[in-house]
Amino acid sequence: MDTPSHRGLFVVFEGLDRSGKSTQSARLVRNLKDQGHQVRHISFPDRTTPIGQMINSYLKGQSQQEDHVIHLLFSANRWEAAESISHDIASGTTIVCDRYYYSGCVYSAAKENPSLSLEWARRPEEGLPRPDVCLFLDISPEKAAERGGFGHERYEQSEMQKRVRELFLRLRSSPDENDFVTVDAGQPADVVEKEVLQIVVKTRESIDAHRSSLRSV
Ligand code: NYM
Ligand code: MG
Repeated sequence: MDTPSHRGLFVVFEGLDRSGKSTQSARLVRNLKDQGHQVRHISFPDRTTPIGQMINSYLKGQSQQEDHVIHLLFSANRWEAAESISHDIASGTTIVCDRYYYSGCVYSAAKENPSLSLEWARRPEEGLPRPDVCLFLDISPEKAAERGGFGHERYEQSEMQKRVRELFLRLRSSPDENDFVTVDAGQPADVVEKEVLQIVVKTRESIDAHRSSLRSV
């Protein structure tokens, strides 16, 4: 049970479109609340802010943006939430977040714009609150597509999803992203749910044992 002297956790879900992030993050929120924790569920992009509305219009194909510009808008959309994330965690609330800077890096780099590398894409994210654990729900683009097919937003097509997955795997192997844990998201939802909860409980124990404070990206 959280007390004010006990900081919240920062848990992020990542993965391809249709990897099950919405389902699994909602289940984790419910499970943690059942255990008596204070939890806030957020997602990026946060389409409710003025910057988020620009992103929404771009994703729906209603407006165009230069590749670097949209990348920086996605990043700015995280920065505008950064203070409230840190504040909540310090006051004992756990944040469960659908997508974060990892998506920011890989979706932009997957466009194969020669001046927008994975390394370039990560720079504006430096200094953001760093997740205690990033749960990468790994699924093949083929299996993801079988789940009722992709939607109609920008990026939701198989060539792009294949490059996104390769870049997630590249990011995972980087020493900078040591909070990345891969979960096989092709398993039944109940199995994924259990694995996710186990990983989060272990993360909680390790944070408590070391009294680790929230780090920065
Ligand atoms: N996306 C998401 C990015 O391109 N950069 C980012 O920084 C973030 C957070 O937005 N296809 C992309 C990935 C998704 C799309 O997200 C919308 P969602 O979770 O499908 O609503
Ligand atoms: Mg999507």
